[in-house]
Amino acid sequence: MQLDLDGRIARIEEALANDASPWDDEETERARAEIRAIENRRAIAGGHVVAALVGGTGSGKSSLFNCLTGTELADAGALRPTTEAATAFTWGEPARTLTNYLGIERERVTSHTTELERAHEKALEDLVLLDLPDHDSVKDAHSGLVDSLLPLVDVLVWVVDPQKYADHILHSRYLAKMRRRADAMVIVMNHIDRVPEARREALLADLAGVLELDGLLGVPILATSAETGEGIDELRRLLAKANAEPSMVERTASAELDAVVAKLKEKLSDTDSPVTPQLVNDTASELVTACGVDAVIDALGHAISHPRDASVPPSQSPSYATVAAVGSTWAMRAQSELPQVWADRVDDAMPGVKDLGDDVHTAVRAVDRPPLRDGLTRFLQIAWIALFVVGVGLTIASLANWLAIPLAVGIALLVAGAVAFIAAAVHRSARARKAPKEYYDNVLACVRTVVEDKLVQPTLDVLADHEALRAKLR
Ligand SMILES: Nc1nc2c(ncn2[C@@H]2O[C@H](COP(=O)(O)OP(=O)(O)OP(=O)(O)O)[C@@H](O)[C@H]2O)c(=O)[nH]1
Ligand SMILES: [Mg+2]
Repeated sequence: MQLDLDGRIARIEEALANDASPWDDEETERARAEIRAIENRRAIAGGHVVAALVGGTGSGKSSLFNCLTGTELADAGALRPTTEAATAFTWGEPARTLTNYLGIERERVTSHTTELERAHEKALEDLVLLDLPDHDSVKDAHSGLVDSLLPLVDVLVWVVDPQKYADHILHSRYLAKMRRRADAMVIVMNHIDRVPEARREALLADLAGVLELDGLLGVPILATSAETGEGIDELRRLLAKANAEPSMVERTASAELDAVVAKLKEKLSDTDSPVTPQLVNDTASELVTACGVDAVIDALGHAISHPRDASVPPSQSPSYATVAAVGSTWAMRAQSELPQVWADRVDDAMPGVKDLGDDVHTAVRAVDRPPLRDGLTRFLQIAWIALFVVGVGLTIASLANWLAIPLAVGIALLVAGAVAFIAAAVHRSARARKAPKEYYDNVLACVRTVVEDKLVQPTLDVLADHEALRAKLR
């Protein structure tokens, strides 16, 4: 099993090559060099999970190797030490790069490339199993092998025999280095067929105690016999389980990539876009205020309810200082969590103060003001005057008996005139509240368009570049 490291590496490289890259040449080069080193290490292991049989001479490493692989490849025998050079076996294609790197002789590298038919073989596909000489021989003859092997190994199968396990475990150079990787280790008590059934439990408990003294807690212990096959299936299952996980090399590479990304992310922000509708609205309304629209609104309200003494001031061109302040508040909020390089880009994308001020004022002036009197106001005004005049005339004519019209007609017209008068006043005051607000909303909408055009869009363009890089490094 592999982590998607190729995909991750490709995305990081795309980010480094991106036109909007915030990293300087030195940072880019360093990241690329680190990625190259990671790739080289990965190429050695080639995605293989690696298991190695280690332990003292005669413990049965080679015999277990032959049992597990179903071959007679490893030299097993009664003469001590038997195995003088490491042997490798792969279920599937041979892992040449890996075995070359470990210095394993070509003729000692074998694989099983025919169809892996049996279920347990399929589960071991691509696993590399190594049979090593006993640890003292390794130390003398190939001292580099252990050091090269340990960072690559996923499962260290430590083979002990019932006689000498304490010595072998306690004085091992492997164990000192592997202590922090107890999860990658399994202890195999081989030759279990030689131990009477009744003694086995005590023997394994004693082994567990020795391991505990050595600080190896929670390491699985298996009892096996290469002679009778006891425990071999369980050992195979354990190897298959490790084979189903990403290899140590892949996990290490993944952690190393995390470190490369973490360094690159110092020039990216973790927080989401600070440009919110609220910020856009606040900025637009500050600019509207800067154009003196508040005074226009107040005057409009008064003029609509008192059209006779109406005087509504014009909007003003906003002052340079105010527009500059609004612009820099915008930039400051938009940049709040951004690293400097991005904050500078937002600054560069901002319009000139005069440019922004002129556009805002043009937008304000383009909005039509509401008329002081609308159609209904005029109609009601004419209606109440006409009804009053005619009503007064008819009432007088009726009282003076100039016309044969009932008095009630004149009075009804006077009442209708009064109703029209009151309706005109109510309508005026309702308009005095509503029309300036509508005007303000229209002005605000037009200024918001300018803000979106001049401030929001350029900022979002910068943030989109930032987000694109962030997505690649996720
Ligand atoms: N009875 C019994 N004999 C075993 C068992 N495993 C290995 N042997 C025998 O023990 C002897 C040593 O086995 P090897 O497999 O060569 O041991 P090794 O750990 O590879 O030894 P070196 O290569 O010297 O490090 C051989 O004669 C094996 O047949 C076992 O589980 N039970
Ligand atoms: Mg051997």
